[in-house]
Amino acid sequence: MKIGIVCYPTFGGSGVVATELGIELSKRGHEVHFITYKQPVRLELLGNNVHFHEVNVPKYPLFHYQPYELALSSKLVDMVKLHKIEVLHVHYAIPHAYAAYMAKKMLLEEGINLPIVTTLHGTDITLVGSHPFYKTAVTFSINKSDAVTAVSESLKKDTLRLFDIKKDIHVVTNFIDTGKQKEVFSDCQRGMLAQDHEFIITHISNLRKVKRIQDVIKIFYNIQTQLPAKLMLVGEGPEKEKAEALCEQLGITENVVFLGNSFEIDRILCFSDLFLLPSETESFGLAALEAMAAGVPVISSNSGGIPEVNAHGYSGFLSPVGDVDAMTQNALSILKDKSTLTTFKKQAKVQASKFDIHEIVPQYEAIYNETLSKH
Ligand code: GMT
Repeated sequence: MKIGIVCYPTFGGSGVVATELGIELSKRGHEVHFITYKQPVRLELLGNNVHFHEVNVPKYPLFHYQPYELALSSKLVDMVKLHKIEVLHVHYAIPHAYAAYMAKKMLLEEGINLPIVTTLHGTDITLVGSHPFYKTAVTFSINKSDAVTAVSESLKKDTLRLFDIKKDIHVVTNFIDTGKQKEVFSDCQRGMLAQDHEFIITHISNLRKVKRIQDVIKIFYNIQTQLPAKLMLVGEGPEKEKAEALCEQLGITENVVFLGNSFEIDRILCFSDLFLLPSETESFGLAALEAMAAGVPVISSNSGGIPEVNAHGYSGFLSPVGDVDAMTQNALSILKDKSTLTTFKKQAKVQASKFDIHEIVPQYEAIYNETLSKH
């Protein structure tokens, strides 16, 4: 198949999922075309089957807002015609599903019927999409997609609750290449960040309010009063300054490393002992899955789709949002005993294997085939 993929090419989960999906589809013999404003961060290899087409939005001083949807839909039409793309898979409803619908309409005028698959990722529904300013257009473009998928049962429920959706929503969960970690590292070089007796606690996100970074720091503060530990905070975002200030206030700056955005997530996870994800909400929690696949147990909140990913008492523990004390106790119960930590590490990997890329990507292929057969 010739498949077009539209996504946010950044460090966010939706872009990562879209990129990993495209790479895997190309390995399975499909021709994949990424159409976006920048080369996706995890797209390192552009081979015969993977192409990247940049959407350019010239800056024009007359416009207060540069019209990205317009440029994207024009580019989509041009690329579909040039490369004979058969199906378009858009990740994140805003504004991708909307631009895809416009492209579909323009192509229809030329006798080309392009099926659109829209994948909902979470913030496009729960945090942004349901805002009254966007809701009408988001509802419209979801309903006009040929197939709609959501990354968890929880997100499907939220979508049906918040929008008037007439379409079937397929749940296709996020996934992970569980073989990758084995291939990449045999030696984690843990000594670069911590001494042998120190535990390494990790959090990876775009440091937005919804991630509750203050809770991450408070949980770590409590842990390090009982056990020697270091905190790795990976990512950039609007809450970073507040997080730095809190570390200073608690007197733990020497034990907290702000690593910024990283291309070495696998390496960081390789030497981590525990992953913290106390988010206000998460449609899925891809970062937790990546941690588990690397054998890192997860201490998380129980909101949104997280309980579908992190198995309580097996791959880690879940607690109500904001319950820092319970999260601390859960973390200590894993770290305090070496054999418990070893067991949880093993179990985290087993739990992650339920989301193996080779199980999930065929589900998308089946959806593409189904939409094509109806055209
Ligand atoms: O929440 C983020 O940090 C980014 C956001 C995105 O759109 O990339 O993540 C959403 O999509 C991810 C991939 O499907 C999910 O794993 C995240 O849980 C989801 N974030 C939220 O629902 C808050």
